[in-house]
Amino acid sequence: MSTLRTSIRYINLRAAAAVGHQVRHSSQALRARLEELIPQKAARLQTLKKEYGSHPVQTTTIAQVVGGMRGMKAMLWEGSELDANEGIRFHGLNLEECAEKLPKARNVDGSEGVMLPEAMLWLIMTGEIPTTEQVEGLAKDLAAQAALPEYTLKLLEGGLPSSLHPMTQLSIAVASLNHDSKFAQAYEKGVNKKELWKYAYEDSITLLAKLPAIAAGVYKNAYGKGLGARKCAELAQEGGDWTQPLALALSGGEERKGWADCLRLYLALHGDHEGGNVSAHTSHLVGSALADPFLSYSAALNGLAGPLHGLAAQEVLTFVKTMHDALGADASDTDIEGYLWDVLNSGRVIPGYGHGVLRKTDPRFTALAKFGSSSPTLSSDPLFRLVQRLQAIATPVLQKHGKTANPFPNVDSQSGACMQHFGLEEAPMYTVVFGVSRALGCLSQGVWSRGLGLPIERPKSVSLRVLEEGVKGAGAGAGQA
Ligand code: AMX
Repeated sequence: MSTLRTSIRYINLRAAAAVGHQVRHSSQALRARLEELIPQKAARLQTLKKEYGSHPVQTTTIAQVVGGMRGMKAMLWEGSELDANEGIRFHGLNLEECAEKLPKARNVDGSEGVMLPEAMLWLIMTGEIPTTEQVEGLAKDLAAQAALPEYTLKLLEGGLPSSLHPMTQLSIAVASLNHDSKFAQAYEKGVNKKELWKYAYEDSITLLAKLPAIAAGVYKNAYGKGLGARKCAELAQEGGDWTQPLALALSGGEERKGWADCLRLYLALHGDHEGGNVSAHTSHLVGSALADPFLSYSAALNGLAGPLHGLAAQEVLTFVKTMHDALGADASDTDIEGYLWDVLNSGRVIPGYGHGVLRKTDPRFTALAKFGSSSPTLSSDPLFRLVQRLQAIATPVLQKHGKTANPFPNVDSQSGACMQHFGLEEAPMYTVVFGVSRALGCLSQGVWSRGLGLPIERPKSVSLRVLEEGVKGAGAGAGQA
């Protein structure tokens, strides 16, 4: 692999420390912007609630009650919206617009890299495109807090068994940070409820800052590979963007051309996917009980670890590799089709296909495929090529199968093939990287939920008997009319 160094144009943190108060000023810009935006939106919410609180949004059907609440509009979140056909939009911007407008990494050879995930965080939190200076300030703030406390390091340096699934390790390490939660301390001191969002913000920035080192620590603890948590945090404190230290820590310090950009793109793309997906909804639910951001996000990670949600990327790579090994490099389309039917006929799903909301190819899949196709090495990787090829075969098979509402590929179809190409071959780590990314949206949602004073979630469950009686009533009523 080439060793062309990718880095960004941020000033070195140590040099910046010489102008201490300026650094503090710039890094607090996001919080300051939220301080302006939150009261405005809270006032709009109050008016809406007061004047139209009893206005119906939609009728809930029995199919929704017994069908995983599909399409039920029951949460408030503005960071991103998912359209079944267009895919994700972040405050109205689709992925192509985000890629064009958000500040980007810059390679040392002068070429422009991809959008920065910390710029995506700014967009999700504020609905605004940050300037390069604002993103630099935010990245410095994150870097300054990258180091992990000793109690978390102990977990990731032999405290947890290496055989424990990396997602369980990630979740435990994140939960452990609750030890020093500013939010929990503020609540205990009786801080005014209206001020709680500021502490949620502080904890959220702390967690985002530490997530790359935690992921690097999980990798080292689980596989004995990479630079580990301490070194990852040290690299962050030397300056640079949020992703670069993680890219280096996962590659064992080797600077692999295209890897940092691949990771940046992945982290930006997976940052948020509306409020109702399992991880986002879980962190929202747990946070609504005023559990601090560390506990809320740790809970979200346990949901992300499910095979129908975040674990799918791990499953896809295993699936594609097994298929590649079983059929050989020269497999024909008919061989692949037969393999897919065997999977379906044995009652299993084709991982990386289908979605709870989307009804077209996931634009995040397309963005990663475009990135891969423009990379001379990735585009010729056998597994990457197989994933590309699979699209044309799996979609008609699933259509013929006739069950799947969305027979098109989702993002998990693509991501593992990209990451293995750059040397991250341990598939369980893909969900960990997903977990680093999804924090952007989940934590932003938590800050806003506290800022808007949203209450504890408490939907109503109903028994089968109640549903059956309701139907009888409707039938009898209709008959009498
Ligand atoms: N292969 C085979 N069958 C599938 C399928 C697939 N990829 N996707 C859905 N189906 C089946 C379902 O199992 C269901 O069968 P059933 O009626 O016998 O229970 C039927 O099609 C209808 O399901 P659906 O309405 O299309 O999907 P859903 O909203 O219930 O579930 C999802 C969505 C993603 C869980 C499902 O498509 C799936 O299991 N996909 C494979 C796993 C995957 O790629 N997950 C990643 C999702 C993205 C993410 O969160 N990271």
